[in-house]
Amino acid sequence: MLDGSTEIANLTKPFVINNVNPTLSATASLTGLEGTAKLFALGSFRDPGFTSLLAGTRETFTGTIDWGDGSPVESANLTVVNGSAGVESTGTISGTHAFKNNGTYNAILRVTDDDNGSGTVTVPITNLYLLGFPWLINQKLAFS
Ligand SMILES: [Ca+2]
Ligand SMILES: [Ca+2]
Repeated sequence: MLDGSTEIANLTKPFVINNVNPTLSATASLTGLEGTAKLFALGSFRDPGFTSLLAGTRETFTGTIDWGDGSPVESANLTVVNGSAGVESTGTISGTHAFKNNGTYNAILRVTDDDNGSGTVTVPITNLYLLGFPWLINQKLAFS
C-alpha cells in the first residue's frame, strides 16, 4: 500500500533479484500400518530457480521430514528435475518411516534451496491398528 513517503522511497531503491522460496504440495490420503516401515511418497515441490552454466545460475535443494510422532527430524529423499528460463524446477519428496502406534500424524516437510529460502507443508498420515485387520476381515465375512 502506498500511503506515505517511506513507501515511495522504497520503490526507488536499486532493483534486486530476490530468490523465490520452494513451494510444496502434500500427497493426499497417506496411510500406513503401525509398527511397519513404509516408503511414503510424501509430496512435491517447485521453484522458479534452476541451475544453468549459460545463465550463471545455481539452484539446489535439500529436504527434511518431521514425522510428527516425536522422532528426530531426518533428511528427506528428493528427486529434482532441473528447470530452465521460464520453466520451474520440480521435485518429489519421500521418506521411509515406521510409526510405533496407530493414529493420524501430521508430518512436516521442509525443502530449502541453496539461497536458504525454504517452504513447508503438513502431510497427515493415518496409521491403522495392525491387529485390527483380522477383526475387520472377520467382520466382512460375517456380514457378506
Ligand atoms: Ca529458489
Ligand atoms: Ca540459487
